[in-house]
Amino acid sequence: MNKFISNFAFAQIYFWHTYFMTSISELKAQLIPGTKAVITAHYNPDSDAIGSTLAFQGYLAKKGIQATVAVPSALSANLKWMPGAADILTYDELLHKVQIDALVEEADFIFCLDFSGIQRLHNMAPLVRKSRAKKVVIDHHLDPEDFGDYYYHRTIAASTCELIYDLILEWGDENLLDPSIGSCLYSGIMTDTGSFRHPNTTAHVHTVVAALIDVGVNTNEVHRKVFDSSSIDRLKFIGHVLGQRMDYLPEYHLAFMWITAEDLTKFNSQAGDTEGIVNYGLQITGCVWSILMIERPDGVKLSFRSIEPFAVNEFASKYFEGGGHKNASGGRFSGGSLVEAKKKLMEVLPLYLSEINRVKNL
Ligand SMILES: [Mn+2]
Repeated sequence: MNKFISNFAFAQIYFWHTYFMTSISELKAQLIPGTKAVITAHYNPDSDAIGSTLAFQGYLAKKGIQATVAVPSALSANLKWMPGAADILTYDELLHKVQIDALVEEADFIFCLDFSGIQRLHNMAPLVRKSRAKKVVIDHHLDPEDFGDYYYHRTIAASTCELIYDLILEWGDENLLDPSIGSCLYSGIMTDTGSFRHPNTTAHVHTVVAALIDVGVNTNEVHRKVFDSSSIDRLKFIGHVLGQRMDYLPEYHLAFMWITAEDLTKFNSQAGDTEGIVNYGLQITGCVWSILMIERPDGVKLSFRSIEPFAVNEFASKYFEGGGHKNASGGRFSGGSLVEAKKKLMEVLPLYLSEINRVKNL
């Protein structure tokens, strides 16, 4: 039986791999100088989203294709060092919106990086959906939706930046890698693997990083730019959350944190300032998962993290309109206030007790 399953799984992987390979190699021939391309990524773009889009833009430029990076919302301050970041257009700025509308209208290709569902483009989704341009999805999230013409998709990849590297190699363009492209790629690989500590850190990840160092990437410098670039407000904000907004529920092996709208105002919170806070919970001995709730103007947003083998994406999709990776997911609560979201969490936790204990006892 096991053998059958593994053969079946292998056949499936082989089929998808072959299918995507053909599809993506066909694409290469169409990317000729003068091609009009827009590169986009998900709402609230993180280091992998910005790193992969800018690296791909740099790569296309070397092939004679001037692509524009256009994302739904602003990038955080710690990503603005990346080469090309200053020219990124954001759809929630009125002046940029006009430009993006025109560029998407004219585009031959729209490259959709680091998201598998078109709704992750938020306000930009209708524009991309109706566009006549060919859509190319390059991504590592689960369950890709059927909105693209070409897919380069592997959930085994730890980051989209890793896939961009793989694609450049697959297309025989290794010689086009340089320290600028490499630094962008390294940034996304580093953050999506939690600085090489998450279970998605495969041998291949380290192989890619070794190659990027050989190209001339200064990994220490990239790490400092991304992680050691906080404002004092942000550090005090983290101190406030850890000190006043965190509970540990030992029976559920759960660290639970919440941030109110008032907290965000009081500490002058900027885009990206809440990034990574959820991870602190996992530093507690015995902690299996960590949840962060944030009160935003458009509802309560949730972040989930877990340690292997606890599939926190199942919990997120079952109870909080979310999903994502097995150990790193997001979600939301549209049924009311932060207080009500907390109440819902406390109601559903007992339903999950046996699963938590099962995982804990493995
Ligand atoms: Mn990613």
